[in-house]
Amino acid sequence: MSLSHGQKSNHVAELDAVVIGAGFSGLYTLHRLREMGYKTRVIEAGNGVGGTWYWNRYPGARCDIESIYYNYTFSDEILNEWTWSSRYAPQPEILQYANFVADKLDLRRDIQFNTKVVSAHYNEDHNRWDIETDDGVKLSAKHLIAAVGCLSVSNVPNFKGIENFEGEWYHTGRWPHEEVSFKGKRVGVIGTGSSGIQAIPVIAEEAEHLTVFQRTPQYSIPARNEALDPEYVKQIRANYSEIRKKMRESAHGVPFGPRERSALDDPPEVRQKLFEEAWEKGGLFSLSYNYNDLGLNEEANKTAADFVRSKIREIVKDPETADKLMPTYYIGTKRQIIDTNYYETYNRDNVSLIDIKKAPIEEITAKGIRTADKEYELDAIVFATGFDAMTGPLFKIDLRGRGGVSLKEKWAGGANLRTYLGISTAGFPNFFMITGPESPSVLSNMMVSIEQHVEWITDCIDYLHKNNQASIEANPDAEATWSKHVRDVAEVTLAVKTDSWYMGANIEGKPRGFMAYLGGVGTYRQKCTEVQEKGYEGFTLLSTSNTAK
Ligand code: FAD
Ligand code: N01
Repeated sequence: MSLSHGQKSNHVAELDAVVIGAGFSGLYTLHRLREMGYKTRVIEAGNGVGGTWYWNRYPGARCDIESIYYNYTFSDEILNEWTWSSRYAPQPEILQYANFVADKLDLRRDIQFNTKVVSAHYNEDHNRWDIETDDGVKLSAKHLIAAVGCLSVSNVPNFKGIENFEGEWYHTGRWPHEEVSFKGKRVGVIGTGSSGIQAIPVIAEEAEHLTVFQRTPQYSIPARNEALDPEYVKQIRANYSEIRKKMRESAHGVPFGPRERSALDDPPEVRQKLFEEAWEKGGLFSLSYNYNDLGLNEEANKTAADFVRSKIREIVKDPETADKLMPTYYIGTKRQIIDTNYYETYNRDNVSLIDIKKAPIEEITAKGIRTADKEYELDAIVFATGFDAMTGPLFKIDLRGRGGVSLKEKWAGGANLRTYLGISTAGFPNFFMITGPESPSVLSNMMVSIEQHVEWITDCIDYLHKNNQASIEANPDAEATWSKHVRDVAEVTLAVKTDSWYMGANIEGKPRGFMAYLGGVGTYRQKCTEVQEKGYEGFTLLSTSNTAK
């Protein structure tokens, strides 16, 4: 039985570990710690497991890493018992998978749903974390694990007048559980990131009229989603240990990588042929993995960008609309998007595209959206405006380490992001982040990065316990070296030249800086393993005998 919201008592539950979040990160952490014998509780704001896949129920939502790779790999039993329906499974199926795992491992009895962690303060007298939830429950834990997700705080821009809108409005990342019907309605979608681009073609099929408000045109590549052939699934299953190894050693957490060749080494006709094949094949890496320098060299980048621009012009019939859809940033420096019929949707009579860079949104009115040009009357507005990524969910919690210093203060709201390996940060003993800032996280197949972090963190906790260590804390110099390395790696790429959510540029007032580690999943794993093998090099461990007060 799970603990329900509102079970209050003055009693402070004493735990070995508290995990914040019951997405894929939190679920695996709970399983692993429990298997090791540690008393663990998960606190989850939602009313169910699944995190991202619990909250993002918008039309068209599905994964962009092929489903056969976007799942847990730690258990052969789970791998063999679950079969994905298609190349990119839809959100309800991924949510069903999260529930299947939670049931199989009997996880719910240690998860408290409908509850938010509001504060967590490190108690230096006891070397424990004092944690408080929004229903007033107090917990004390030796270890605090943030499994809060990188993309769990929805960004609803502060448009003037939103409270006056007489229709319904939704954010893709907080979609209602009840069915939303757009039949016969005039719908406006703000935002053309991955969420918008997945939702737009589906909403267009149902709505009477769809108006898309676009700030930045995007490069999108066909997903070419299809049902999975049972024979293919069989083959994958038979080879999964090899696949798992390749994913772990790869750049992005998938069992293949880029060709070791510059785009400028091939003559234009060869490049064109390869890009055409990639377009036909579809998928997240099909185009970019043709060459290894698209993210590094402006001229190389332009070859792929020009190719996608030519495809947009080929697909979109109205030249004026095609012009509006032309992306200009360096391809791949925002999260690559894959779609089903996105550009084709603009050939429909019931779809119009508004360039809000040219005529910005000035106000949400009672009747719709007013831009600098005109007012658009709408019955419903969909905000596909993304997330306050990576630091957002951490800063929502009043997290305080040694000396009562808050994480937000320490990181100067993100302007001075400092972590050691993206897992920990100096001044915050026994605090761990899963897929935290400055780790590969959002640049990878997140399941691979999640498993790696969960295994590293839980092994560390077990090591501390077995070696009578009261705490572990990152050393400021190790942290400074890691953070500098993360920035140095980013600086040589084109990624830092684009305004993206990786850079914090999507949130008004958020400091700019590349928040993830671009060095690759395999290299990163090696570094983490090395640190562990050298007795947690770069950390200070405090023995229990030195902590008696
Ligand atoms: P989440 O799934 O975000 O879970 C975090 C949980 O923590 C949430 O349920 C939240 O409610 C809870 N929480 C946060 N703060 C608190 C608090 N203070 N108190 C209590 N609970 C709290 N990645 C890929 O690799 N491949 C994909 O195809 C892919 N598709 C995606 C599609 C969408 C629409 C989105 C938004 C993201 C996608 N991602 C994808 C990234 C995705 O977030 C990760 O793959 C993965 O699901 C993250 O799992 P998580 O458990 O770390 O975080
Ligand atoms: O969010 P985004 P998302 N006024 O930030 C616009 C994962 N994901 O939810 O580009 C007007 O990418 C903003 O414009 P601009 C994936 O990692 C994966 O789509 O900032 N417009 C942009 O167009 C992804 O990258 C899948 O100029 C405003 C859009 O809103 C991440 O989640 C599916 C605005 C936001 O795009 C986030 O994707 C969904 C404003 N004030 C999500 N503010 C898969 O396919 C923002 N915008 C697996």
